[in-house]
This record gives sequence, C-alpha cells and structure tokens, in this order.
Amino acid sequence: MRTQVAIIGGGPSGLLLSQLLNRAGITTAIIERQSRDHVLKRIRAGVLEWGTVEVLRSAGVGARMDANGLVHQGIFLAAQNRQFRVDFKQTCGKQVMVYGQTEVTKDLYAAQDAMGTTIHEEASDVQPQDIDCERPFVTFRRGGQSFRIDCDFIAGCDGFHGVSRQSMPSEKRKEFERVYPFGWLGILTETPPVSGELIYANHPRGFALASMRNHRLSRYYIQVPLEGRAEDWPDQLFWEEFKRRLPSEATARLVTGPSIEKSIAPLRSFVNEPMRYGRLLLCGDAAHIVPPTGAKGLNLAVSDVHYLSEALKQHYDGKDSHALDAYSERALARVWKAMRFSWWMTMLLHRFPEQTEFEQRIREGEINYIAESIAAQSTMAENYTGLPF
Ligand code: RFL
Ligand code: PHB
Repeated sequence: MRTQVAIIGGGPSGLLLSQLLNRAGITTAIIERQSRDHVLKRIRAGVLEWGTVEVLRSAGVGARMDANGLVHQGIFLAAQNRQFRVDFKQTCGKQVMVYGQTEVTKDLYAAQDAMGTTIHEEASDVQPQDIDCERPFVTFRRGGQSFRIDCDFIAGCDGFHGVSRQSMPSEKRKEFERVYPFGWLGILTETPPVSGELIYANHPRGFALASMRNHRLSRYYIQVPLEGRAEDWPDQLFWEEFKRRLPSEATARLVTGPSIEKSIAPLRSFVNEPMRYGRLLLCGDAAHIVPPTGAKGLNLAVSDVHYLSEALKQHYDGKDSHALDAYSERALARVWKAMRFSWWMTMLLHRFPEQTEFEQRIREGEINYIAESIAAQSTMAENYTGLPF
C-alpha cells in the first residue's frame, strides 16, 4: 500500500489532519489501535476556541456544530461561596463554543467516510519505520495479517500513550513534565446544567467544575486524590462533595440524577521537543498534554493540525518546504503559551496536598483581584478563548 501521508492515530488530531489534507488533494491512510466505537465512547473535551470552530468549518465539518453547539460569551469563577462572571465579549471581544469532543469526532468520521479515506481500525504492533529516510513506512498487524504502508511523511497523532513519540531517538528529543498530585472525577448526567455558563470553583476541599454538553446533559467534575477509583464514588457521594464546593447560589438550582458515565483523569503538563524528527511529525497529545483546567488540549491539537496541514499543502504545491521546516518551532511557540495558561488555572483553582492556609488565602486573594480588575479579566478571557494562530 502507498499513500502520501500515513497518519498514526484516529482521534481528533488524526481525523482532522486527514480531512484537511484530503480536501487539498493529498492522500492519507489512518491507522488506529482501537475500534471506532471505543474512540467515540471516550468522554473528553467540551469547550472549543473560536479558532477551532473556524478550522472545523473550513474542514467541512461545521454544520452539526453550528446547529447544536452552544455559544458561550463568559465563564463564572467562584471562591468563598461567591461567584462572578468573566465576560469574554466585553473584555476581549471573543467567545467559545460548547460542543463535545465525541461529537467533533463523530462529524470527522462521517466526513472521512464520505471522502472514502481508508481507516485501518483495531491495528496492533503499529510501528513507524525509516523516519530519518526519504521513504518512510508504517507497519502494523490486523486480523492476523501484516501490513506495510509506504509514504512520504508519517503524522504521529496517537496521543500521549502512542508509539510515534517513542520512535524518535531519545538523544534527539527532550521531555518537560509536571505531574499534579490529584485527579478529576467526572460524571455525565442527563440533567439540565446548573448554570447557563461554566462555573470554575476554588474551595478549601478542592476544585469543582460545572460544565455541560447541551441543555439536557451536564458534565460535572470534582478534584479527587489519585489513589481512589471511580467505583469508590457512588453518585450520592459525588453530589454531596460537588454541592459543598459550588457557591450556594448555584447549588440552589442544582438538579441531581444518576450518572451515565463516571471516570477519573490524572492531571499532567507535558511537552516533547521538537515536534518533528526526519519525516515524522507529531500533533496533539502525542507531543503535549495540558491539565484540563484551561480547556486547551483539543484546541492545541487543532492548532497543530492547522499548522501542519498548511505546511504539507505548501510542500506538495511544489512551493517550498520552509513551513514544514518551521512546523515544530511554530507549533511549540503556541503550545508553551497554552501550557502556561493551563498551569496557571490549575495552580489558582486546586487544593494541593501540602497547601498551607497562607497559600489558600493567596489563591482567594488572586480570585478576588480578578473579580475587581478588568485588566486581569481581559488577560484571562484572551487566553481562555484562545490566542491567535
Ligand atoms: P487522542 O484523542 O488521545 O487520540 C489519539 C488516538 O491514537 C490512538 N492510538 C494509536 N493508534 C495506533 N497505534 C498506536 N500505537 C496508538 N496509540 C494510541 C488512540 O486510540 C486514539 O484514538 O489524541 P488527539 O487526537 O491528539 O486529541 C487530543 C484530545 O483528545 C485531548 O487533548 C483533549 O481531550 C483534552 N481535553 C480537553 N481539551 C480541550 O480542548 N477542552 C476541554 O474542555 C478538554 N477537557 C480533556 C478534557 C481531556 C480529558 N481527559 C480525559 C484526559 C477533559 C478531560 C477529562
Ligand atoms: C468539559 O466539559 O468536559 C470541560 C470543560 C471545561 C474544562 C474541562 C472540561 O476546562
């Protein structure tokens, strides 16, 4: 088999890259470890920056998002039983779209099926080969058979646990990492959201987030110790803890119900530099991870894919390879800004195990400062709604 760009990983990065390249007449093949069903069951991101919205539209997958997504022009921050609104429109003239990653992925699968792109699902032993040569290839096994795809480039879109990053020689790359000493317990529940816009709450017992998927489906999170498992949290215990951490003006409106999904996610900041080695180019979680507090992971994956698809288009148009050579540096410049913002939101809003009363007061002081300062709100809004790309 031969294609121009072999894409390892059929999550949002891989599917979107394939879609943008196919629309420019560049051929791709996607190799995914899991079944489509499995990929679509993973409940993850919920907030799209406007730049992401525009890239999805330009990829021809914006129709359902525009029909069903919720445009939000602000968020609430809460501490000490009070909440206030950060108005995006007023402070930076921008907005975000609340539309789940599951739906984005569903739209991308449908578009790729319509394009007739080959997606090799349930592939095992996936391996990028000869990445430092002119003629790289990918090998894998599927249904008891071995396959080989020859290509010009390999895009490593296989997430944090993928094989792509690991196939770069260790002396040619550097990892930067911070692991946080807590996780997020998330539930999905068929109840109306407690608030019209997201609430990010700091509380001495730990962080809480009230998010949503639509007017009938809520997504709520609480900070939990890493030692526990989701099964240790019966719904009633979750609701008790969630209620304690939100301001009472919100909990007065809270509708509880059974959870239809419950999982714990660890929090990590991670960057792999560079994002290219030879003919292997990394995108999304394969190259970097942010804690979900800033809602940046999927959005960074989309900006990487945008830069890479533009660079590959220039290369194949016969113009030049400057953009491809600059890909890693360009993507990393934006990654580090989102890394900083996600780290800052995480530090501001969470309770750390060794945290003193002094540090809790400092956090409350900063949140009170943001409540009173348009300058601080503008900075927050500008970063949350997404820096330009
Ligand atoms: P993915 O989604 O992990 O997809 C990678 C795909 O590669 C496959 N794979 C392999 N395929 C072939 N061979 C191998 N050896 C392979 N190894 C792995 C996997 O099966 C998978 O299908 O990475 P991608 O495409 O880069 O997309 C990144 C996003 O998924 C991620 O950044 C976001 O979900 C992060 N995130 C959020 N991002 C936002 O922008 N806004 C949010 O509000 C937001 N909330 C979140 C989040 C992530 C969360 N969790 C669970 C980590 C909330 C949570 C709780
Ligand atoms: C979500 O809805 O899953 C979500 C929203 C905002 C975040 C993280 C997750 O910061």
